[in-house]
Amino acid sequence: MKVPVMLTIAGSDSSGGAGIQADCAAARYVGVFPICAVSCVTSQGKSGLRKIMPVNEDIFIDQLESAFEDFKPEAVKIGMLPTERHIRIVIDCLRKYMPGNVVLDPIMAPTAGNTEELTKEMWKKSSLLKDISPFITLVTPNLPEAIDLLLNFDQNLYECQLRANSSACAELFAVDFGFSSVLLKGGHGEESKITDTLFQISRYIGEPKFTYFSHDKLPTPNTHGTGCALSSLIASELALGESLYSACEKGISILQSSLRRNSNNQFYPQSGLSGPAFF
Ligand code: PXL
Repeated sequence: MKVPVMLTIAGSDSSGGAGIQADCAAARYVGVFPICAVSCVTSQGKSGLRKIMPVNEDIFIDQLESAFEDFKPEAVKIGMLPTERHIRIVIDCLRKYMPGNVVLDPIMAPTAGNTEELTKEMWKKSSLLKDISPFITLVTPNLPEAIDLLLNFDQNLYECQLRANSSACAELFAVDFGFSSVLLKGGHGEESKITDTLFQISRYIGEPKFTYFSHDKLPTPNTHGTGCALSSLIASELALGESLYSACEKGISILQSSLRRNSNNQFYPQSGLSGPAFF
């Protein structure tokens, strides 16, 4: 039996719940074999991110080249990239190897600590999102991230309008930056129902299309790394041959069940850090 392979390009989370560690756990959970290119190493504790060290460019490039040349992954997930140079290296690799099924999680809104401001500012730089978008199958911002990036791109937009209309926000994100599909994640507000909006504009499906995935917001403290897990689950489902719609539906539902199962677990009770999504 051929086991599908997913490449995760992301940072290491020493607390174990997000980044590469979450990506590999999520892929294995659905029967996909994870390989990785580590972009940065972080140390994390009760206050969230403590330190971040970008991985040396030579070894970063070499991890990517060996992954694409020797293992030919069926899908790729892109998470935290610590510098503009690391983003450029990834774009060059995507252009060279043209992998299918690439999911980009543009990490910006820090769930803890403030060092992620590094990456937050990074994606705002000039044309990075526009340069990477042609190679991306699906981009998965949450609503605050999408609003932040859109306002930075177009000062004529109004924050309240974007906040009130997530369909418009998903469509603008696709059109302004050139993405063919956007999964705009809800759930960062106080509301008890979460709606994730999938907008697809690909020329293969004709008319632009909206799909909505609604689910309850679960009362769990253990949410560290949920964004990483979701983008990896979606990439893994694509590696297994699912359509984009079905990969999103399955990814969201698998994450929901695991958050529900995991809601009463205690991981690091001495710290204020929320526990991880656990697979
Ligand atoms: O969840 C965003 C994220 C991504 N990547 C790494 C992280 C985190 C959050 O802590 O540590 C490496």
